[in-house]
Amino acid sequence: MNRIRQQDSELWDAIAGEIDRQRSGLEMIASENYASEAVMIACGSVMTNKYAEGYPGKRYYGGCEFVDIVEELARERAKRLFGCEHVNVQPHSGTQANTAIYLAALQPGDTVLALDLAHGGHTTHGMKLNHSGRTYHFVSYGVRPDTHRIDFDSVAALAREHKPKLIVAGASAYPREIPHGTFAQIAEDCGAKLFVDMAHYAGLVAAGEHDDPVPVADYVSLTTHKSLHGPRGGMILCKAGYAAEIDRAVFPGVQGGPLMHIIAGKAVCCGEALKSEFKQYARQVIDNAKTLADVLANDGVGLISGGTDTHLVLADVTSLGLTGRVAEQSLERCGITVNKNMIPFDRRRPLDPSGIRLGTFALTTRSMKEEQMHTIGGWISEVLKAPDDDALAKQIRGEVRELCKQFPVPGTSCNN
Ligand code: DSN
Repeated sequence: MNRIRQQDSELWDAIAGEIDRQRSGLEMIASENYASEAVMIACGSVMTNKYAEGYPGKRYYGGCEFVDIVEELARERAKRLFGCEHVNVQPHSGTQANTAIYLAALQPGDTVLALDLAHGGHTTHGMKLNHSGRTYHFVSYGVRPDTHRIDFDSVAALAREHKPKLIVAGASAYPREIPHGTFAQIAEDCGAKLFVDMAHYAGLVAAGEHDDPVPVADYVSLTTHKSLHGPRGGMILCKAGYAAEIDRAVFPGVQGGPLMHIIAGKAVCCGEALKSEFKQYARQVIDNAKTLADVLANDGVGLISGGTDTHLVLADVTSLGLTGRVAEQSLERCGITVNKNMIPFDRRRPLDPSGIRLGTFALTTRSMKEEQMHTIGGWISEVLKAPDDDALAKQIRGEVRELCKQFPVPGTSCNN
């Protein structure tokens, strides 16, 4: 019997509830995914017991011979996966990775150009309450009002005007492929370095399904729990010439001891992503998102940029007379989990914005394909058109449960 259940039933009840929620519902938060059983086991392993401040071969603690092997495996696999010169696998999260890159590349008060949060950026791209926005001088670029694509004329003009030291590309709510070469040219023209935050689409890049920032960017960050269906955590990729400053910025710059159990999980997920099946997975993620977008658009749901090139769909639910909060809640009671999200030029506020963000990483990990996207897209538009219809919500909740039974969630059996 499970030790947690025996020893701590209060905690176990919450874990069991979460297992049931994940198994019986449709996870469509664009930044979430399911880690494999091997990743879960690595993350629950004895590696959690070890302090290992420093890097392989240069630690501040004894007894590091096996954690050194783990970290070298994670590094070597990540380097092969992304074809990069140097990787730091220690960042505890995407935010930690980004903070370390800023520490390595900037001085307080330096100017940085990054995507506006409401246009798809991230809190670490200069939001006023975030460490980034409080420490550096961020100037925001945005998307065009007609196409919702990045306005490169404006990016170039802002770069000429503000002469940033760093340009940030990458996004957390932008449905279209990002042409990193265009950013690299603008950065070169104004003498800036280029940092690409590919937290959302790293796995698509690894699989060759998204434009690759590694050849053109000075620094690249990613998270391992989204497209790579690995453990919750971050990584930094960079050219060899930046290796020492990036490593110093991660430790001792912004972190102490690395989470060796999570680094073990990162080694596992990079190993999984190097297999040929991962390419098919990434292709299916995009095919599923495109199908979902088509179904929603055909049903009259307004989509930012009219569709998607990636795993992510951003819908403007005010087109149906709803707000993002109401849409999120209406879908949640049917077992469909999404998040409310700001949309470009939003007139509403972050806690009740105009949009919802949907993604296909988790459903695709469950082996769902276009057929299921047709069904699910149909359910979503039905619910959004009748958010107060209790009978409809009950009926769709039942149908969601039935569908979920056919598509097991990987990894959850090791928690039983
Ligand atoms: N919170 C993540 C997301 O949902 O996109 C990014 O850090």
